[in-house]
Amino acid sequence: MPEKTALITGITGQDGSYLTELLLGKGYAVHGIVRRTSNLLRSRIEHLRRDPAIYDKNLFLHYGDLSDTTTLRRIFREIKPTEVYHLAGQSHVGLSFEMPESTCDEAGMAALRLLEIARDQTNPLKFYHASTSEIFGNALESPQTEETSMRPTSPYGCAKAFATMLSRVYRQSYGMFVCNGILYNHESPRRGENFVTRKIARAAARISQGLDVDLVLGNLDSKRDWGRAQDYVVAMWLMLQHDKPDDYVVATGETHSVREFVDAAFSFVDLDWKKYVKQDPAFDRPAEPARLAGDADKIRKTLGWKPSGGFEQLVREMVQAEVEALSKS
Ligand code: NAP
Ligand code: F7E
Repeated sequence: MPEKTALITGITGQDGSYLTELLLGKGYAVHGIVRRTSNLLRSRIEHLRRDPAIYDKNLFLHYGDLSDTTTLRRIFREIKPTEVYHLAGQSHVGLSFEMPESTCDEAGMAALRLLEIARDQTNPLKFYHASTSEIFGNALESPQTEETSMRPTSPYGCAKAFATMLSRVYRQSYGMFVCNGILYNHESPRRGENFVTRKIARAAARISQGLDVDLVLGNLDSKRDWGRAQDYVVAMWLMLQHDKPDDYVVATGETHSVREFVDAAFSFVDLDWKKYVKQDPAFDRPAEPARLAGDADKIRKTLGWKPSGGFEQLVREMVQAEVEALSKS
């Protein structure tokens, strides 16, 4: 039996899928919580679920929902996790303005439920909370550090700020091993299709093959600190291997605009983006964070983490993956 047992909420998401691969590679038993869905295909972890050497040997899936406390508690009791990675929840900032109540329940209250369950466990466990740069919102300083004050600008950011503060309170009040990973945007070919980077990469590939004629976006001037998701799950794991729990900013420190992402993606398929990209204010948000750029000095010095590759490489990887997927289909 593996010595380390991880429980991942949000295992079917972008980060959950990469983290699962990382932990399986390190010899963990990995348990994931999945929701009941009308379509059983869980595309990001399907390759693992179909592998008889992995599924039901080192990888186990449990039905559950963040709102269903009794089931979550039962899963903890049955598997006795040594590490919990809490990644699940509605993660789209724009949509959090349209469905604030469920977003706040999933991004905020669910962390409280899980921390309470973790507090009741008799076996020692380490807890990772997926915090975000969105807690800084209209930050008063740039770049932001672990000490920057929280000034969120969306329901999502507010809920994550609540859960981040709560995680600190549980660490300080009960001596629990709880870490906040304050992660800036991280992307990959597995990114959800309605996040801007994947939307752009997909459109560039499809337009280059004559499958689409245009790409409709919102604010092209928005800037983000974009890294690679594969690197960021390593940061999550490193936090739980350290001898003391803490909070860490995880970022590249470099910012680029949506326009720059578009330009790089379309250049990769030899297209002039200006001929294809349209703007529709329907994609604008009621408020946008200003100047989000992370200072990852602490995690670099304390845990030896650093991002691999740069902006150009990320864009290339994402567009390349879309082109390859089209050629296979
Ligand atoms: P994602 O791709 O949107 O995945 C979200 C996961 O949560 C999916 O597995 C989803 O399941 C699950 N989920 C949603 N609501 C649930 C519920 N009520 N009960 C159980 N599971 C539920 O997100 P991600 O990009 O991997 O991000 C992981 C976490 O990090 C999220 O909490 C996100 O807010 C946070 N974060 C992300 C970034 C980023 O740039 N990616 C940056 C900072 C923080 P289904 O597959 O069934 O939908
Ligand atoms: O938007 C602009 C949009 O939705 C990035 C989540 O993982 O990272 C992510 O949140 C920017 C914004 O990511 C479109 O207005 C323009 O300024 O890809 P996004 P996000 O909002 O930064 C943080 C750190 C998280 O924690 C979240 O979970 O791009 N933008 N046009 C657009 N955005 C979208 N989605 N679609 C557009 O058409």
